[in-house]
Amino acid sequence: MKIFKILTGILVGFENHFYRLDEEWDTFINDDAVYQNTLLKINNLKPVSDAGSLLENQLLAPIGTQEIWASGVTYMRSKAARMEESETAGGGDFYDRVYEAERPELFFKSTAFRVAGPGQNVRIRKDSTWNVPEPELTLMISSSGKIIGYTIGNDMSSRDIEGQNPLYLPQAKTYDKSAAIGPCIYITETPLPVTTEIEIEIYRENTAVFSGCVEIGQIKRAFTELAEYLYRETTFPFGCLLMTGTGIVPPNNFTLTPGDVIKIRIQLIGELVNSVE
Ligand code: DO4
Ligand code: MG
Repeated sequence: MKIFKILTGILVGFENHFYRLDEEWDTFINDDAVYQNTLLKINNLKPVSDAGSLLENQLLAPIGTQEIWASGVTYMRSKAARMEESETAGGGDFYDRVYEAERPELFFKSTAFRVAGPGQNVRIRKDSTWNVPEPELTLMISSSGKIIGYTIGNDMSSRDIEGQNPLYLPQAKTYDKSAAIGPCIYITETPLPVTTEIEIEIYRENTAVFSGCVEIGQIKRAFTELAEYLYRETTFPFGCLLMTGTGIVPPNNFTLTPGDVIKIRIQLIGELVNSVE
């Protein structure tokens, strides 16, 4: 079941049909039984006939009052990339240790205000020279701490800034339009298969300049473990979105430039497309 946030409410995609619900996002999505309750709600509804146009013209990022948090160094590829970019800052040690440590790296990423939705522009910082997208499976977690769904996230990152000093991480990670999420929240009663692939393609003037793929089973930690750590001493009254870390990093000579188009696909969820401003 796919839940789309649209300008005029909520669009539910279920078994090749779309149903429209006139509900408020925060309360609708923050429900441990959202799958079963949505089935009950759409049971008596007629499918809409204009779903294509709603998705084309009204689609928003699937977020309300939720905060977006992110996990880091959860895949071997990310650990290696962090160690390379921070070599002169002593990164060989602290990234190696956090990959193996019991406590994961978790950091605040964004609120809805700074997020790009499907088709909107993400940004690169003007004071940075080395920027990449990070394609990440993103968890929708309810206020009780239950993982209730999944979306696609892009944790835009300034590698030169985070590489200079780990204390600069918030500046490398959080600025206007430094995150993109969408196109929907995929709600399922069973966890995603470990063979689920995250794919990314970056286009420059219609030519692919980078592509990559990783299976979510390559992650070092369980999604429930990341959620449990995040909720230990922090409450999320409307639930929370948690990016789970990147397993794909372009080679060190690659940086994004304005006009690039970033396409991220995750099986079962869909595709998130954003241009770089
Ligand atoms: O420690 C820096 C951030 C790493 C990150 O965002 C990731 O691994 O996805
Ligand atoms: Mg990341």
